[in-house]
Amino acid sequence: MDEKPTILFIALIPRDYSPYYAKTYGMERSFDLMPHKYAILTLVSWLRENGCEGHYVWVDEPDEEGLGTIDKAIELCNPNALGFSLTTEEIAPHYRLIELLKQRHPDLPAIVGGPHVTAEPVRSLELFPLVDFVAVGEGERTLTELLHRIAAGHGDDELTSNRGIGFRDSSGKIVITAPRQKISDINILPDPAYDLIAESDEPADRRSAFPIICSYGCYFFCSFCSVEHGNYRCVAPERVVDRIYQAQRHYGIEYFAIRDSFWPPTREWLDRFCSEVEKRKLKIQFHFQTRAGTLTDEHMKRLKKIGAQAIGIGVEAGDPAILKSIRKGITVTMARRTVAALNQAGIFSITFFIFGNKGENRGTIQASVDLAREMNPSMSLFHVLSPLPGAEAFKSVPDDRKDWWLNSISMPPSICDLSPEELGHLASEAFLRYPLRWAYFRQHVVGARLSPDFRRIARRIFFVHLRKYVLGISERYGPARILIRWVKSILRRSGSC
Ligand code: B12
Ligand code: SF4
Repeated sequence: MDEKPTILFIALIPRDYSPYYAKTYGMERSFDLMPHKYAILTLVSWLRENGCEGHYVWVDEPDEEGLGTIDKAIELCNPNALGFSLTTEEIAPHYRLIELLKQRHPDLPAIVGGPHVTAEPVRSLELFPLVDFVAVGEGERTLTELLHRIAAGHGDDELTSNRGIGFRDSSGKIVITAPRQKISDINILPDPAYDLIAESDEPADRRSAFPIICSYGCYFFCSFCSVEHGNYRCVAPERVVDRIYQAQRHYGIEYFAIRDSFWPPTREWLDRFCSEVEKRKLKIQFHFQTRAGTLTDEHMKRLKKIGAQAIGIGVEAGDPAILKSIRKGITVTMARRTVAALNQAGIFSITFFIFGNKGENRGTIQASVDLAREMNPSMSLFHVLSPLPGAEAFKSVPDDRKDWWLNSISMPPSICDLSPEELGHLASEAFLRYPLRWAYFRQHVVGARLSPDFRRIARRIFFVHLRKYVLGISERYGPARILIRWVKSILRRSGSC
């Protein structure tokens, strides 16, 4: 039996997970590793280096089968605590799991960390009485110390000196301890415990998108975002390339999903990264999200050469005043130049827009739609703002609606003059109609710049949206529906459909 203070991380992960776009547009990539939390991998590797032990089990449902799997893992590793790494969206379903686990293992404390409880530690302990501890901010040192204290049976006084946590003391009062100082150089962190999610002795799914994170925090202050602002740190590029190399060697991975909020950290960092990949002659493919204005045309070409497949850019708004008010730190011109350079380099480009920031109206939303069409990326996504805890936008949510996310994050409250329904309708219309243009067809579907694989995806996007659009019209106009059915039946009879 393991004598070291031990935590068992638990997560609810849908079986055969595949994101909407992968299913809809027939992407051959496997996204099975995508829902796993990088936080768990990095926390466990730190614990292992610091006298503790960490294990991880995930199930798709908190049903008897799922609970049985967790019981078995508990029996095997005999943990001192159960750990959960949660975003706002995940907290309600995971709390139902915690309730069930507490019935079976009442003595095991539940520790929850991640962006939600970091933003709302007190409210989280109020709303979720079966959560014993919340971790506020970075967890490496906080969790190591806490696990040692739990294993040693420390009481209120000792727990109060554990920085970076929230808990209920023996009288039931909520205590939030002093903040934990950030790790100033994240190069001291050991490589993530990838062995928790990938098996080196089994043939790996070569199509898996393998998660890589190169940075903590962010030095920008966008009002809609709940990331940790103003505390940006990154891992040295050579170290990141080494992780990629190790993942290839141990798990046979060829595709990497760089999941930083934005990447690369700087142009100089990127130069070093590219040189290292070139020096080691690595054959990789990867995608990432960048900020408009970071990459030069030369960088795009170099990135394409070393394997960049798709690059996303958060443009967020087409109206310069909105862009300024959300403090995105980019201009419409920067976005235009970046997308033009990506299209020129033949990299699959994706832009992201948010509808419903403060001050938005139909006119500003139309400006976003127009900008997306004018820039003409390979794909454009339009989301409705979710004012989540931790973001400045959350302050604009009325007090009596602050817990709106408890029910579902699919219908967030609006903080502009348009209703949630209007915003939802405008976003889905913009998304549906985006590729249905001659300029899109010419550039991405039949143009020669994208690789054949990505041209196939663009073709799929075009035809899937066209089909949905026509079916939408047919639903609105009965005669058209009859006409479509008639054409379909003829095609079916002639064997071509
Ligand atoms: C990669 C990523 C994704 C990926 C992968 C998600 C995943 N499974 O990890 C994808 C693309 C799938 C994704 C999806 C979404 N994401 Co996301 N995502 C991120 C991103 C960019 C990086 C996360 C990460 O790995 N960070 C690095 C790790 C090390 O940091 P960390 O998670 O904060 O963990 C540290 C501490 O929080 C703490 N900690 C964490 N867990 C625990 C647990 C314990 C027990 C302890 C003690 C400590 C602890 O210690 C860790 C190490 O110091 C973050 C932004 C960011 N830079 O963090 C957004 C972020 C987490 N995502 C966010 C959102 C909103 C979403 C979506 C809802 C977006 C959408 N509209 O669909 C979905 C929901 C997904 C879900 N089911 O939760 C928000 C969450 C805000 C909130 N209040 O919860 C963030 C912060 C971004 C933002 N713009 O605001 N996301
Ligand atoms: S949206 Fe991106 S750039 Fe802006 S604060 Fe969030 S992570 Fe940073």
